[in-house]
Parts: sequence; C-alpha cells; structure tokens
Amino acid sequence: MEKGHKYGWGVALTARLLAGCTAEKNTGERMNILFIMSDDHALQAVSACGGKLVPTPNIDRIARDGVVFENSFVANSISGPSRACMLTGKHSHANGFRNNEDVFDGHQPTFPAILHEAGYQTALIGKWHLGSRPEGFDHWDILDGQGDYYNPTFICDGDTLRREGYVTRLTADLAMEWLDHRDKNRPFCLLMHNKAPHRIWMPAIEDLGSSDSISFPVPETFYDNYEQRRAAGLQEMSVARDMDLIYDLKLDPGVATGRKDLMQWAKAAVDRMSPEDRKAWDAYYDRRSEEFKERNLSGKELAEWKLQCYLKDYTSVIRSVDRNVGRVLDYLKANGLDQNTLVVYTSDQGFYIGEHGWFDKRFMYEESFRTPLLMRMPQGKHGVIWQPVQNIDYAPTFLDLAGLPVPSDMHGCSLLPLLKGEEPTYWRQTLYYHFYEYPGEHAVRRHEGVRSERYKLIRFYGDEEHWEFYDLKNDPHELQNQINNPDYQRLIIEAKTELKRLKRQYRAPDVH
Ligand code: SGN
Ligand code: CA
Repeated sequence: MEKGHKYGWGVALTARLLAGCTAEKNTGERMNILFIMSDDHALQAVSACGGKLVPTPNIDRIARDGVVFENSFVANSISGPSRACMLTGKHSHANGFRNNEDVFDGHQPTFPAILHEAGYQTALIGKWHLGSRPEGFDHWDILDGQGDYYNPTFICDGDTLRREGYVTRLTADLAMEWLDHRDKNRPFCLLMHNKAPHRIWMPAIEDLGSSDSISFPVPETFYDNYEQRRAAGLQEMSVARDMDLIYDLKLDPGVATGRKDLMQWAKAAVDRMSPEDRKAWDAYYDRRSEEFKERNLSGKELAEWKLQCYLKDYTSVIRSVDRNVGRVLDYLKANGLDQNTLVVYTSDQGFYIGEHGWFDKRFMYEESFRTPLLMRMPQGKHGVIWQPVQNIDYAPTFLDLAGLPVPSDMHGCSLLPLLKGEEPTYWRQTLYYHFYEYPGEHAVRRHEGVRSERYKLIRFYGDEEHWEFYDLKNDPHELQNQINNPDYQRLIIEAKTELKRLKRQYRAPDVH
C-alpha cells in the first residue's frame, strides 16, 4: 500500500460501507463476467504485478487494457476457504468454510447463484475444491478434488470422466466450448479456475526445460532464522527441509531418498501420463537425477539447488497458464466479446517462492496474504488501483456490475467505483485476516490479524498465544517482531483496538 493514499488505524468506515455497499443501477446492457483464477500463483510470477520470475505476456494484456490492484489481499490464505470468501463475499467465520476439509454449504447466497437467478448464464470449469456439489451454475465441469495435471478426471454435471490432455489446456478448451454453446442472448458469468500452478508443479511436456537457462535469485530472506517469531519457526514448509527430492522435485528414488508416503502420490500422478508423454518426462527428469548424483551437494548448496529445481518447475507450469489465458483472450476478441466482458485474473492466494526459506502459503505475511488481481473492464480505468482490496470484494463487484443490489450482510465492497476510476472517500483503511487450518499440513498455527497501510498485527493462538507486530515501512520482509519494543506500544494498542473493531463489524467470534 505504498502510494497514493494514507491509511492509518483510525476512523471507522462510513455508514455506506457499514451498511454494505448499495449497487448503482446499471441501465445499459448487462456486462459478461469472465473470472479466471489460478491456484497458488504468486505475485512474484506475474510480470504485470512487478514479478521477475517468469514473463506472463498474456496475463499482462489484462493489465495493459485495464488495471492492476497494487494492494490486493485474501481473507484466509488457503484454497477452499479463499474460494468460499470469493463466492459469498464474506469472511470464513460467516460462510462456514474455514479449512480445506470443510464442506461448503451451497445453499447460502453466492454471486453465481444470485446472477443465475437474475438471468445470467453461469458456468464453472476447473478447480472447485469445496467438498459439496456446485450450486447456482447452469453448467459445471470440475476437477476431482485437487485435480491432476495429466489426463485429469473431471466431474461434469454429476458424471465422472477422464479427459486426455494437460489440465490447463483442457480447462481453457472446456471454457471456450461452453462459450460457443451458450445462449448468446443472455449475459454470462464464467468461472475458469485452473489447477495450475499448484504443488507438485508438473509442467506440460512442451514446457519441460523452458526455464532451464534461468538462474533464479535466492530471496534475501531464504536463510531466515525466525527469531522472535515462534509460529514461523514451527512451520513445515521449508524448501531445504520439507521439500521432497522425489515427490516435489521428481528425482529418481534410485539416486535420492524421499518420504515413502509421498512417493505413492507422485507415482499415481505420473502413471496417468500417456506412454509418449512419460518418455519425454522421464528423459527430462533423468537428467536432473544425473545432475543430483554428479554434484553430490549438501547443506546450503543443496538447499539452493532445490530452490532452483522448484522454480524451474513452477515457472514452467505458469507458462502454460499464461498461454491459455492468451487463447481465451483471443477467443473473446475474435467473438466480439472483449467489448462487453469484465475479465478478472487472480489466484486463490499468494505463494512463497523461497522467501523465509519456504514454499506454500497460509501465513498472514505479505507473500501469501497478497494475491495477484488484474481486471479489464471495457470503458473502465487503465492503470494502477492503490486502495486495499480483498477477495471478499469480488462478489459485491460482480453483483454491482450486473446492476443487482449487494446483500447487506456481505462483508466485501464493490470495486466497481474503483474500476470506473473514481476515488471514493469512504474506502476501508484496514483489513481483517484469519487462518484456521491447524493441526494441518505444513503445521502453520492458527492466527488472525489486522493490516493497515504501514503496520500489521498478528495473533497466533491455539496451542500457545503469541503476538507479532510489524512496521512494514521499516521492515518490509517482516523479520523484526516489534511486539515487545517499547517504542511501538502506543501503535500496538491502537492496532489491537482496530482488530476488535473489525471483528465487531464482521461479527467474528473470539477464538482461543
Ligand atoms: C495439498 C498440498 C499442500 C498444500 C495443500 C493446500 N500437498 O495438500 O502442499 O498446502 O494442498 O493447497 S500435496 O502433496 O497434495 O501437493 S490448496 O491451495 O489447495 O489450499
Ligand atoms: Ca491454492
């Protein structure tokens, strides 16, 4: 939140925001919505967001003709919960979906269901990950659970079928097929939700080796010692320690050792490949295994080599995401839909690509609290939007765009005024965050917190309560927990008051 606006802890939101956002009437033709989301796509890997890891020229097209949200955050940095926040416009405690193991109550109001009711054709293609069957869609064709990269199984309107091909391409193909067959006299809202680039980062055959010539910089915080940050020290998402040589980095069990339980999963994923694909795959990863054997690395050298392998795979997977976004944007243009469709690109959360020594997400630290968000609205603003936005804002935005009232119990706020280039004086100044999935994979403790433009307060709870406070201006990498620093005590008290205020506003229960 560096530029353009001053956000302190201060003032409560105006009556308009507290009462929920009232939609402005849209009298013209109703705009279509294409909501593209990927899974675990880090900001660091979207060039339009300043990411340096890999070029994303097609995703960048959305920003070139539209906007980049410079301060875009999630409410709960994990897949299912993040999706539930987007669908309902509500924080996790209110939509009831706190962990990936929960089952989404599809009978509650969601933006697809409300749009559907109002005459939109609604469709969902790709990752769903909410346990229950999708509700409020004319058509859905979803991956089974997390889905597979190769020859994945889809559940299409209740029927299970395995499709031949690579998941990202298939998802785009199915999205375009549905667009072809839709009723062209009614507006549509299409959710195209990629599995990629989720762990275990399996590139398409055509992208194998596409990042091999890149030497990725080792993040400044790669060797973080987690001093004064208890929960950060207790996680299990370290590239050096927890990233598995065989499962994650695809080494041959003959040359490396890995966790046996994970190896079965890896085997199941590669066993789905066609013999031809498998041959190309093995040829590529056999070379990696050879290199591993020859170099005989250990300690820091091994950790950095693992990071390079991880990022080679991760960025290669993103190349296919980007290419397929390009195909769909081309489709819109070729079919005259670019002039009446809001295009959104986001991820279900951010991701660590070695910062703090990690992969995965979950923490309220910047890399996973933030998420890429680009939108292109015909006749809308071009450039950067600086106001802090959160994934609970998407549902109100889509309803507002359709000229529908936003239910007053939605926590989010329509982004439409921002997309039109307005500078609302009532905009929120602080964000509420809550992560619940502990005990759970990667062992990230439960926590809630509040962020303003400059400061962040986090309360870890559960097995042991532990508070953290960061001055993001002086410490952008969140390495210095100031909770016991006398100089920050006044600000910490203010932050605690703001956390309480936000929880009252969102009717969030106290948790221990
Ligand atoms: C899987 C992954 C985890 C990941 C969760 C949640 N393990 O369980 O690394 O944190 O998904 O991710 S894996 O061995 O199956 O790859 S989420 O994005 O779906 O929430
Ligand atoms: Ca995810």
